Amino acid sequence: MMGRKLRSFAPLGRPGAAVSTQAIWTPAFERITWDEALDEIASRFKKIVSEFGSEAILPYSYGGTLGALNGASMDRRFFHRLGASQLARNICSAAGEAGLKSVTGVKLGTEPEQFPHSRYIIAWASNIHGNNIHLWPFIQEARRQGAKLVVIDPYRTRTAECADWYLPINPGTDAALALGMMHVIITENLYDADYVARHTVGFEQLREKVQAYPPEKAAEWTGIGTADIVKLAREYATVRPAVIRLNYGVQRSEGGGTATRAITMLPCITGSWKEVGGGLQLSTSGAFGLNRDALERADLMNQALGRPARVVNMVELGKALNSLDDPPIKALFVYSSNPAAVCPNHNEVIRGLRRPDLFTVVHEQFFTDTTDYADIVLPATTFFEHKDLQAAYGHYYLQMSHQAIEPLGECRSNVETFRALAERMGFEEDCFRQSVDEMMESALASENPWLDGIDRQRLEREGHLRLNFEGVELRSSAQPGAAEPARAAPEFFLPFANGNFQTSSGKAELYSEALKAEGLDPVVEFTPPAESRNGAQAKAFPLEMLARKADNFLNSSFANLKVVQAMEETGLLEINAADADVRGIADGDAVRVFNQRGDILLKARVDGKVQRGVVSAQLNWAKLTPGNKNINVLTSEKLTDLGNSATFYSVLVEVELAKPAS
Ligand SMILES: Nc1nc2c(c(=O)[nH]1)N[C@H]1C(S)=C(S)[C@@H](COP(=O)(O)OP(=O)(O)OC[C@H]3O[C@@H](n4cnc5c(=O)[nH]c(N)nc54)[C@H](O)[C@@H]3O)O[C@H]1N2
Ligand SMILES: Nc1nc2c(c(=O)[nH]1)N[C@H]1C(S)=C(S)[C@@H](COP(=O)(O)OP(=O)(O)OC[C@H]3O[C@@H](n4cnc5c(=O)[nH]c(N)nc54)[C@H](O)[C@@H]3O)O[C@H]1N2
Ligand SMILES: [Mo]
Repeated sequence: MMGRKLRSFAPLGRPGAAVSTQAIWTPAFERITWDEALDEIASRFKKIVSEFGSEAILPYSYGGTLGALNGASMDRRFFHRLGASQLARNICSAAGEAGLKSVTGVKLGTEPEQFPHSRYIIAWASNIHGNNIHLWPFIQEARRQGAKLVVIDPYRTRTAECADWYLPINPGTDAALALGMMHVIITENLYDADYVARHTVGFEQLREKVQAYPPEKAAEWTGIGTADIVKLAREYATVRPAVIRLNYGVQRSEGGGTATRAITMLPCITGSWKEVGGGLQLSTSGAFGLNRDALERADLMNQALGRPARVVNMVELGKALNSLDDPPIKALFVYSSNPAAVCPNHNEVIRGLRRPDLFTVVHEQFFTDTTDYADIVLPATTFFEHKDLQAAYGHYYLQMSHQAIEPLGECRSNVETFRALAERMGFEEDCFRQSVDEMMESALASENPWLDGIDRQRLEREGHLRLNFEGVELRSSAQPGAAEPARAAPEFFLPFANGNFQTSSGKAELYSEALKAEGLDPVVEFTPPAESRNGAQAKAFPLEMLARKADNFLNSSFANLKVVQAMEETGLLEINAADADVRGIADGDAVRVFNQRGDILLKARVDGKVQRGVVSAQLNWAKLTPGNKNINVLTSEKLTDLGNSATFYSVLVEVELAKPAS
C-alpha cells in the first residue's frame, strides 16, 4: 500500500516546476529508512534553529486523531522542548467555545441520554443526521414520544429533511434570531424569574438590549417571518422540556462567537437547565479534565526560550508561510491534518507550501493534498494500530481504544514518532521516555473529581466509563407519565440545574465585564458579517456561500477512498433556481465560482437545498477537483469576533457559466 512506505521527496519534483494546474499531480518520492529520515529532520531542524531561531519551526496538527495521547502529548513535549512556534488550534471550534464560556464559564451541556425526555428539540446549525449521528437515535426516541424537531439552518440538510419544522435562516444572522426570541420571551413574561434571579447576572441589561430586536426587526435580518419567530419563541419557552442542540455551524461565521453567546442565553432565561431533557448542548468536553499539563509539558518552553514561544493561528497558515517575519517559518511539520485541503484561503496556503526554502515534513496515513508539498513523508498508524485514551465533546464517557493490530509496514504513531525525534535531537528529559501506559496514568492523575475511581486498569477492562459524577446532585427522569427511555443513564447530570456556572461571578453572565474590557458589547449586539448580503462587498460578489462539510467524508479524511467518493456526489455548486435563472444557468451546467481570492469550476445543482442569495459547496480533496483546487480557494483567513476562529461560512462569491474550453 502506497502510504505505508517511508519515502522522501525526490529533488526532481520539488514544488514549482512540476505543479500543473491542469492534471492531477503527484510528486515522485524515493524510499528512505526511518533512521535516514529522522537524521535528516534532526539535522535540518538544528540548522534552522542556529540560523533563524527555534520559532522558525512550526508544528501543524488538528483532527486526524482525537486521541488524548496521539492528539496532544509527546508531540507537544517535543515542540515545547525545541522552542518551536506554538500553533493556536483554532480552525474548528474556538469561536463557539469563547461564546459558550462567556455565558457559562465552562464547556458543559446536556447529555445525549436526556434527549429522549425532551419535548421540543432545536437543531441549531446542527446537521445531526449527517455529522453527529450518535445523537440521532436519542432524538428518534424523543420523537416517538411526541417531541417536535425544529431545524435552523440556511441549508436544507438531511436533518432538516427529517424535521417537523424547518426554518431556513440567512447565514450569519443567528444572533439576531436569538435576540428576537428573547424579546418575545421577556416581553411576554415567559422567562423563569426565579432561575434568572438566582443564577444569572445582567438580566436587566439584557431586557433593555432586546428592545432593539423586536421580531419584525429580527425577521428582516434573518429572512424568517415575524410570525414564525414569535411562534418559535413561544413554543421554545412553553413546551417543556426544550433542548437546543447547538453545533459548530453557527460559529464559522464572522459574528459566530457572539451568535453562540446569544443562543446560550436562551436556556438561562427560561430556566431550562433545571429540567431533565432541557438545557443546551454545544460541547461536553469541559467535564473530562485530563491532566494536560502533565501530557503537554508547556513548561519545557522555558528551558528552550526562557519564555513561551510565539503563537501562530492555524487559520492563518497562508499568511504565516508567506509573510511572517522575525523569524520567517523555515520548517513546517504537519501531522494529523491536511492543510492543503482544509485551510481557508487555499491559494495562499499553496503559495506558501511551494516556497523552495521551506522544509516540510508530513506524517500521514495516506498521500494527501499536503504530502504533495512534503520534503519527507513519514507513515502514520491508524487507531487500530496504537493504544489511546479518548475523551469526548458530545457525551460524558471516557474510553480506552485498544491497539487491535501491530503497526502495518513501517508505520509509527504520533507518540512514537516524536519520541524518536526527541532522541535524535538529544532531548534527555525523562518525559520523552515515558511509556504509553505511564502517559495515560499521568493524564488520569488529575485534580478533576469526576475522574475519581477511573484508572487505566479499569478502562482496560471495561472499555468505556461514564465520568464519576459522585458529589454532584443527579436527577432521575422526572417527567411524570413519560415512558422509560431505552437508553436511560441511571441518573442524569444537569450541569447548571443549581447554577454552578464557572464564570468569575459564578452565575450565567448575560452581561460580561470581560467582553466589555475587550471593547465588545457586554450583552450581545448583532452585526451583519462584512461578507454577507448586507456587507460592502456584496455588490461585486452577491451570493453568500456555505463552504460546507460533506456528510460522507470527515472533513478531508476519506475523500481519497473510491468507495466513499461513490457515496458523495462531489464538485457541485448548489444554487437556488432564481439565482440560476438570472445568470442563465441550468441544472448540470459547468459554472465558475469566484471572488477576490480565487475561482473554482463546479457543476450547478438546482435542488432546492438553498434559499435565494445563498449557494453551497462541499469540502473535498483539492487534487480530486479539476484544476487541483478545492472550495477553500474562496474562503478567507478572516477571524471570528470571539475566539479567533475560521469563517468558512461567511464567504461572498459570484457565479457565472463556465466558458467552454477552446
Ligand atoms: N459526516 C461528517 N461528520 C462530521 C464531520 C464531517 O466532516 N463529516 N466533521 C466533524 C467535525 S470536525 C465537526 S467540527 C463537526 C461539525 O458538525 P457541526 O457542528 O454540525 O458543523 P457544520 O457541519 O460545520 O455546520 C452545521 C450546520 O450549520 C449550518 N450553517 C452554516 N452557516 C450557518 C448559519 O449562519 N446559521 C445557522 N443556523 N446554520 C448555519 C450548515 O449548513 C450545517 O448544516 O462534525 C464532525 N462530524
Ligand atoms: N471549507 C471548509 N473547510 C473546513 C471545514 C469546513 O466545514 N469547510 N471544517 C473545518 C474543521 S471544523 C476542521 S476540524 C478542520 C479539519 O481539518 P484536519 O484536522 O486537517 O482534518 P482532516 O481533513 O480529517 O485531515 C486529517 C488528516 O490526518 C490524518 N491522520 C489521521 N489519524 C492520524 C494519526 O494518528 N496521525 C497522523 N500523523 N495523521 C493522522 C488523516 O489521514 C487525514 O489526512 O477542517 C476545517 N476546514
Ligand atoms: Mo471540526
